[in-house]
Amino acid sequence: MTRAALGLGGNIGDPRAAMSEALIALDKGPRIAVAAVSSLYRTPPWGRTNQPDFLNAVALVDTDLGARQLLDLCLDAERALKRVRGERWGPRTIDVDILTFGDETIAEEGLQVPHPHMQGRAFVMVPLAEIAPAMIVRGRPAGEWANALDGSAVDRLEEPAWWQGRR
Ligand code: PH2
Ligand code: MG
Ligand code: MG
Repeated sequence: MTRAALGLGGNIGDPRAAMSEALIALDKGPRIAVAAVSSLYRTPPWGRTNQPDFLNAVALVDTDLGARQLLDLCLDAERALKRVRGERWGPRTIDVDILTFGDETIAEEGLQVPHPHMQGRAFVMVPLAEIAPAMIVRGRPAGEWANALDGSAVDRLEEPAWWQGRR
């Protein structure tokens, strides 16, 4: 069994619903169980700034799948939600990224784990630190990475409705 962290985000349509539906879809299968979900956060767009704010969250999942199989299911979930892929770092309905996969380091086409830039992005590290502050990311606990970043523009909203009560 491997514990993985997934980063979820979106900034067009109803990202709140899309993120919940993606996690519900992943949780339904017999080989992935959602173990924790962070609050939702409203975050300023990173990379390309002239687009709407994002909603972001992080989930922990336990799985007996390999990282590549998990990635394929994440991409299936995106497709099921009719993700429209535009330009790099541009607006999207739903994005589900593997952030960490146990303590594995993977450098393959389309699958870089830990996510190459996660430790520098408050929209990833603040929600991750909420649910897994002790998770080691590139040699340092997630909570320390989060504290070292400027999280002032990352606004904590509510817990996702479907997850409330399951913590
Ligand atoms: N995702 C991107 C590009 N920029 N900015 C925020 N705030 N949140 C994201 O999830 C995000 C982004 C590409 O995946
Ligand atoms: Mg992404
Ligand atoms: Mg992605």
